[in-house]
Amino acid sequence: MKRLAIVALSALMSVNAFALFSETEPNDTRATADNVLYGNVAPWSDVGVLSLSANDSDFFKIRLNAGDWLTAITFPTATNYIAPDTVMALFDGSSATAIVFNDDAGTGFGSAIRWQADATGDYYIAVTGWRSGGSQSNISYYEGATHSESGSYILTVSVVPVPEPASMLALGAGLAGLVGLRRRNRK
Ligand SMILES: [Ca+2]
Ligand SMILES: [Ca+2]
Repeated sequence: MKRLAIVALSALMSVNAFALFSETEPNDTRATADNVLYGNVAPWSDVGVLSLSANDSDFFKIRLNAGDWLTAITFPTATNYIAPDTVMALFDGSSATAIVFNDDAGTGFGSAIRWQADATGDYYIAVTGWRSGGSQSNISYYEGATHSESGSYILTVSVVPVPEPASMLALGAGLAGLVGLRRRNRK
């Protein structure tokens, strides 16, 4: 059982990140996106304490493999999660139209997106401040943004791969072995 615990622990430790990331200005377009999350190998999860100022946007470049599940959530830190009021979208490298976008998720003014990649490639998470008018699904809402939101927000990003058949088989064999071991120990 001790060996099993070590195997389980090392499996957990192999999750790539759980590190803090930050932003380097300017990161307000796809071309100037921060690469801080780019080298991560799925599964990974990171959190950053970031900030918006008036007209500011924050772009982060990530790499997704087909089938990966991306989850990204912003938490505004001021006034019971309503300031700054964020809007978040996911873009590929060239389209002006967001793959997914969100303004308010839940009761606060934070945003959340979840998406399963249908193709391997580079993607961009864009966060900006809310303004009235404009299309939240268009790149122009984020690049060259005009808004008056400012303050700190927390961004958590995680990417989980779809398990490969081989690793599912290995997991199944391991579980079957564990059941066998417990049966033997009981006798
Ligand atoms: Ca920025
Ligand atoms: Ca919002």
